[in-house]
Amino acid sequence: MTTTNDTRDRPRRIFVAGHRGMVGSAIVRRLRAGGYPEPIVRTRDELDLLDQAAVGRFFDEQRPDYVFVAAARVGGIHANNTWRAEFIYQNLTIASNVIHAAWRAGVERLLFLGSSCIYPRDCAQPIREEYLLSGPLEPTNEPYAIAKIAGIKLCESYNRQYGTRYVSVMPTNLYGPNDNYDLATSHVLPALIRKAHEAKLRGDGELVVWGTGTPLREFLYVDDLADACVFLMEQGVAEGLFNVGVGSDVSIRDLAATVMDVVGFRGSIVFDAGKPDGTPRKLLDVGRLGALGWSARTGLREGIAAAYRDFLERA
Ligand code: GFB
Repeated sequence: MTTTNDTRDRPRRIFVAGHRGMVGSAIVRRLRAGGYPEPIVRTRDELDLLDQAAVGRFFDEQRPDYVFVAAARVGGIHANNTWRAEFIYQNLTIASNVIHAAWRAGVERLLFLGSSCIYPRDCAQPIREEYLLSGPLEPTNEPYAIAKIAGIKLCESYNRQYGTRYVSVMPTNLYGPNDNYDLATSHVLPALIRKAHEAKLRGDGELVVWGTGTPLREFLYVDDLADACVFLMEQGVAEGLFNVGVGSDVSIRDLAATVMDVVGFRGSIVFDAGKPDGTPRKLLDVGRLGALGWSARTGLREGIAAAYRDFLERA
C-alpha cells in the first residue's frame, strides 16, 4: 500500500459516477461539505454507462482528475438472486467501460466501490482483504460478486501495467438517506423500516421477516462510507483494497426488533422460511483502514432513526 500526503494532489475535477444512488449521493454531499469544487455528474439519460463509446467520449471531453465509481446495479438478496443476468452484465460493463475510459483519458486516480459479498461464503471472520478469491462465493449473489471482483482486478491490473492509482473499497451492508424501499428489490434494513411503518399504520399484530432471522449482518450508515471514500482520496492512497465497516454485527432477528422499536411498532415477528438466508455471516475486518486513522461514527440505532426520518420525508 502506497500513500502520498501531498496537498497539490487535491483533485479539482471530480467525477461521481452514480450520483443519484444512495452511495453516489452521499459522496456528493460529503464533497460539498468538504469545500470541493462541484463534482461532475451525469444522469443515465445524459450518459449511459453501458455505452462504451459514449463513456469514452465523455472522459475525453471532461478529463476528470479523480473518479468515484459508485454506479452499479444493486439490490437485496431477492433481486440479486432473481435478476442474475442483469446483475452480472451491467456491473461488469459499467466497471470495464468506466475504468478503461478513465485510463485512456489519463485519469490517474480513481476509487471503485465493491461490496463485502465478494469474499468467499465460508471464510474466517472477521474477513480480511487478503481472503479475496480464497474460496467459493455465496450463490445468491455470485453474479454480482464476480462483476465486482472483476472491477477490483481491473483497478489492480491497470495499476500494475500502467502505473495508475486506482483503489477499491468494500463496504459492508449499507443503509441511510436515499435508500431503495421497494420490497422486491431492497436490502433488509430499508425493507424492515417500510414493513414496520406500514404495519404500525395498519394496526397489524405481526411483521414478516424473510429467512430464519439467524444470519448476522454488519450495517454501515452511508454517510460514514462516503466519509471513508473521501478520506482515502485525501490521504492519497494509491492502490489496494479497503474494507469499510463498523467492526460488529447483529442478527436479522435483533435488527428487526431494533427497527420495530425505533419505528414504534409493537407487534410480533414471524419468519418466512421460504425466503433465503444468504450468507450466514460477513463481518469485515476493518483494521487496514483503521491503521490509516479512519473509523465509522454512526451507531446502529442512531442511524436507523435517521434513515426512518428520511423514509418519512420521502413517503
Ligand atoms: O440485505 P439483504 O437483502 O442482503 O438480506 P444480503 C440480508 C438478510 O436479511 C437475509 C434477511 O438473510 C434476508 O433473508 N431479510 C429478512 C430480508 N427480511 C428481509 C426483507 O424483508 N428484505 C430483504 N431484502 N431481506 C446482499 C447481496 O446480500 O447484500 C448483495 O445480495 C450485496 O450482493 C448486499 O452484497 C450488500 O446481505 O444477504
